[in-house]
Amino acid sequence: MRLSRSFVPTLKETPAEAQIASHRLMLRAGLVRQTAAGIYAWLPAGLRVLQNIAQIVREEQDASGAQEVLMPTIQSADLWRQSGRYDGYGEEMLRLKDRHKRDLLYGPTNEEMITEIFASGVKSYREFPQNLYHIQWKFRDEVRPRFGVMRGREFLMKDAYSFDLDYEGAVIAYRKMMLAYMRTFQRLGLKAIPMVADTGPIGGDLSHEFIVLAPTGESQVYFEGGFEAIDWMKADFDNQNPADLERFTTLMTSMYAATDEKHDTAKWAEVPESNRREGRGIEVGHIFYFGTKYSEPMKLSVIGPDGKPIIPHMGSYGIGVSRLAGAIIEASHDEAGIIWPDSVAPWKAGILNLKVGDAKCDAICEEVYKALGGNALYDDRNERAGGKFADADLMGHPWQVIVGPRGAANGMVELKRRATGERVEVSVADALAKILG
Ligand code: 5CA
Repeated sequence: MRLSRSFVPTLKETPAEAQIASHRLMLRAGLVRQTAAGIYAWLPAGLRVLQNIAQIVREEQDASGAQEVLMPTIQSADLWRQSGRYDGYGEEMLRLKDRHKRDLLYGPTNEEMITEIFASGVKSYREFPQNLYHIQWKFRDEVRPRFGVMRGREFLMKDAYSFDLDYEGAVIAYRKMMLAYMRTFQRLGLKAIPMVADTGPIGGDLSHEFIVLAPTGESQVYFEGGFEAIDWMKADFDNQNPADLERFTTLMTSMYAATDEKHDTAKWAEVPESNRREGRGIEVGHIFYFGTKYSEPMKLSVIGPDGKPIIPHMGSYGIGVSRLAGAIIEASHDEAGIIWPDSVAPWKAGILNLKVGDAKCDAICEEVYKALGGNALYDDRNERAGGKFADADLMGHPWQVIVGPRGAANGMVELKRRATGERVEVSVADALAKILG
């Protein structure tokens, strides 16, 4: 994209309403705009980030064997009356009425709906196990929406729902999902640590939160350094092999990790001091096993091999897709702005033309822009260099291709790596090879 013709409304001033770095930077870099309390519009650069995050989440869900669906945002209250959650959910639920005075709601989550859909289609115990997920907007009328997209009222969530014939099957589904989460968060450039959690209104008796460290996180967390050392893309755990999943679980449970609600000071004292890590954490995912809590009231059952009915065991698995955009910035920024991990950056590179109108500068910029295609944001505005440097740092492109008249005369550009600040003078071909390599 050419910046001169793009809607990327950056701000020089720090918006007064933003209390934390990610909120400030998302507004300043022109990623989102608030349209009502806790409700955000995603602008071109922000939407690219959101889509990149969603795509990584999707790829890892698919790799774990889950199938993508898309359920509606609006749900019938009757569904929730059936599970018994309609009254209990309280004021967080946005309740609506249609023209026939029927009670509807804007979904805060989809356990009821998926259970009904699955029950209406599944015919035999032979079809198990299954896991269905979608990436869809949710609404929760939070008392105190704050920190921008981090605690919104409308937010994008990936929610997956597993169906198994028994507890043992459900545990395998749960472990598979946990492994998929470790890979997902690593691909997003994050170190997320699973911690035993309370189940809250989703219910059930086995639950983990996935926590990313950031000073502005909402809970205090304690964990062992070993979690940070594991490279999940290289770790040899086959998600189709129950023995591997068992080994994976043993590894995860061998290390201490807890939020302040579940913190056990006696156990913590047993962790060698050099291994102890603590700080504030942001919850980016939450998984639950809840047995037959929904399948039973929603009348999901199949006839088993012995002719007896089986009530399937379920779990649900959430990732805060829109929250992640904020969490990634919390974990990766500096004074000057955002430092996007390559995998989620709206553009891999910014091209900075320091002298628009200079034939050599223009020609080189056009050449780089053409070669990078959709991967680049070309700053072709007729502005001074200082403003372009500041905006590129603010927007956080992993690479900056800086094209000034002196270098351009010799066919050279400067290539800056945002994360390290390192700048090198290279040929156009070398710059392209680095960015695309
Ligand atoms: N049905 C279950 C799992 S699918 C569920 O709703 N779990 S949850 O309540 O824990 O939400 C899942 C994830 O959504 C959270 O881990 C968090 O990352 C994100 N999330 C929850 N509330 C908000 C909010 N108000 N704003 C942004 N993200 C949120």
